[in-house]
Amino acid sequence: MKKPTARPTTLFITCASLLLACSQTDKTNTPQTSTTASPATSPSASASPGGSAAGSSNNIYIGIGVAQTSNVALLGQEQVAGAKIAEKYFNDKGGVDGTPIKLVFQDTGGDEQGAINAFNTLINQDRVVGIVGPSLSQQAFSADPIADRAKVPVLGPSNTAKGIPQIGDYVARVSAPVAVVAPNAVKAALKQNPNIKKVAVFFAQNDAFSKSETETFQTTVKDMGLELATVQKFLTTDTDFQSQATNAINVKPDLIIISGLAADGGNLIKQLRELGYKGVMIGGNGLNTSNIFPVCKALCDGVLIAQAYSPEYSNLINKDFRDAYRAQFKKEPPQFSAQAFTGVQVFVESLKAINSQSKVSQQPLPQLRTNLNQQLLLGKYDTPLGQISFTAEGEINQKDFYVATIKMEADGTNGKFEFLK
Ligand code: 1QQ
Repeated sequence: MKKPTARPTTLFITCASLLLACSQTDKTNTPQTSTTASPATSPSASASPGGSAAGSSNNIYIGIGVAQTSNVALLGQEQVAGAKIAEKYFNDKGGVDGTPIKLVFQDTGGDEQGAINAFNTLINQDRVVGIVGPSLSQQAFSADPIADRAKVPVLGPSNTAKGIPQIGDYVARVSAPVAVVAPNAVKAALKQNPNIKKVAVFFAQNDAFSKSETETFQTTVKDMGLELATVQKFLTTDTDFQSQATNAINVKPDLIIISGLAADGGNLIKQLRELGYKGVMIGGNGLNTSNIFPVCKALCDGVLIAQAYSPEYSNLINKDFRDAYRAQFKKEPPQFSAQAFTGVQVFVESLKAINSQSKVSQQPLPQLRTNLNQQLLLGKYDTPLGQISFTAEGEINQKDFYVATIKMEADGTNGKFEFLK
C-alpha cells in the first residue's frame, strides 16, 4: 500500500491568485470531445455504469487527458502526437488480443480546473479503463486525487515533480522524476566548461514542477561545489524578464539554469542573451520542446537540456516509433511524444496480461480498472524509453538518461536537439 503524503501547501495556488493564467485557459474548462472519439463509438453510448468495459462497441477506451490548448499546449501537442502513434501501432498489431483500443482525448488546458474537468469526463462519461495525463505536475496534484478516489489508474506522461506517485494507489508515472533527470544537465555543463564557478538559478514560482526542479538544481549546484550566486523568481505567465535577467547578469554568473515552461522559458533565454549574457545555459524539462525555437530563435543555440528519451535508443519498438514519428513529422521524436507513447503501451500490455487470465470484455469496468492498476505495477516493458518497470508505489524504474544541446541555424528558423555523447 502506498502512503498518501500531504500535498505541499505551496501547491495551493488558486485561479484567484493567478488571474492571468486562469483567464488564458478559461475556455478550456469545457472539455472538448476527442477528434478520435465519435458519438457512435463513445463508450457512454454503449456501456452502462457498472457494465462491461469493452461494452458492445467492441473497443477498449483509454483516456488521454493532456493540454491541447493554452500555453501548455506547446508541450501537450507533442503528447497527443505520441499517443496517436501508439494507438495506430498497437491496433495494427491486433490491439488487446483482437479488441481495438480507442483513445478518448479530453483537453485539460493549462490549469488545475481544466485537468479536473477533463478527468471527471474521462472517468464518468467516457468510462475509460485508465488515463494517460495530465501534462503538468501542477495539474496532477489536483486531478489525480479524483482518479484515485474513483479507482481509475493514472499514468503521468510528464509529471516529474517530487511526490507524484505518492498522490495515491492509482497513480503511477512513466516520466522519471526531476531528481534523477536534472542533475545530468549540470554535470554535462561542467564537462563542457570546467571553469564554471558561479551559478544563477531561475524558477517559475507558480508551478509545482518548476519548484521541484529548481530544488534539485540548487542542491546539485551546491553538491558540486559551485556557488549559487542568485535565485530569481518569475511566473509562467510572464513575458517581460528584464528586471530578473538584469539582477542575474549583475552577479556575473558562468552558468544560468532555468526551471519554467516553454513560452516563458523561451522568452527568458532570449532576453538574457539580448541583455548580453554569454555564459552557459541549462533549460529544465519545461523547455524540452522544439516549440521554444520560434520564441528564442537563434538565441536558443547552445542551451543544454537533460532528456529521459533518446531517438537513438536501440530497440525494436523505438525503431518503429521513431520511423512512424519521422514519417509523419519529418523530424526526430521528442521526449514528450515518447513518454505519451509509453503510457499507452503500458496500458495495452497490461490489458493483454489481464486478458490472458480472464477476458477483459467480460469484466465490469470497476473491476477491470482495479485489475489494470494492479497489473501495470507488476510488468516489465520494453519501450522507446528503454526497459522500464514500476516500484510498488508507482514510481518508474528507468536506466538511461541523456543530455542534448540545442543547435540552431544562424538565421534562427530551424533547429534541433543534438544529443551529447
Ligand atoms: C511537470 C513537467 C512539465 C515540464 C511537463 C510538461 O515535467 O509538470 O512535471
